[in-house]
Amino acid sequence: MLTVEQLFDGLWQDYLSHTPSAQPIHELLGGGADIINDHIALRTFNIGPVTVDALAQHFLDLGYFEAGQYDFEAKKLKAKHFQHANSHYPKVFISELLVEEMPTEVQTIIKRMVANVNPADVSKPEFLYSGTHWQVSKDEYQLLAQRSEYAAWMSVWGYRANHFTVSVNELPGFETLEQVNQALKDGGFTLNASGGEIKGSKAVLLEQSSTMADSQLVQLTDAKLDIPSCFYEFALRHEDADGRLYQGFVAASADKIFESTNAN
Ligand code: OOG
Ligand code: NI
Repeated sequence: MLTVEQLFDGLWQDYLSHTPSAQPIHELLGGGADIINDHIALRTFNIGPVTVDALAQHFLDLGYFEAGQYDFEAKKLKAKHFQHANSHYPKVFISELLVEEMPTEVQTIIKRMVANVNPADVSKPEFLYSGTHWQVSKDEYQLLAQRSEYAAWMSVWGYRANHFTVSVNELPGFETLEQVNQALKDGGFTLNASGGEIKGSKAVLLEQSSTMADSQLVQLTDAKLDIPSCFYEFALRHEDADGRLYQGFVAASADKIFESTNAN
């Protein structure tokens, strides 16, 4: 069993290798100092052996508890978030595609992909940054992309953190998310503008922004394609009426954050 620190270090190293902009952004905002992460996110399918609950078990084993559920009807997704009594440990947002709500040809591809996962591997913590356990062709990738950007992303990137999230509350030198966004744009990074550069507001106790995912050349079974990989997110949390910093997510905002990995 890995410690929380070891697990997040494994996720971070894997994330860096697919997100060339992550280290430069880390340096731009943190000036080389440590940055506290608000959360990371993982994606999966709602079929065995890779359901949200199967992935979440690794975090439950480390003392995390379930603390929120979210529905994304249009995207055919559900999600849960997990947090730890040690508030310095990042929260974990895990979503799953509702496979039975996809067109039959999409279901066929996904079921073949998941059938290739060795169930015994899922219970190893390293599974969480093991990438794909299958390969798809260019036609399959494009078919998935037409029906679900999320399914297409999963077919190429699989099990890994699709983003890390800077806790702006704990980021020295920045008071507002606008200031963070301006520094990113001045540094030449592209923000996700879906629903506006800032998703959420002080009124819903959470403001979020994100970069558009980096792009990497990926070898599919029969072609090489440039495909969006992973992105960086920035979160500023606000206090509720009782003076407690809100720890949940906001579905309407999350719906737009998912689009950070869309091909454009
Ligand atoms: C997760 C999108 C939602 C948030 O902070 O609301 C999210 C994803 O892209 O997998 O990260
Ligand atoms: Ni996020």
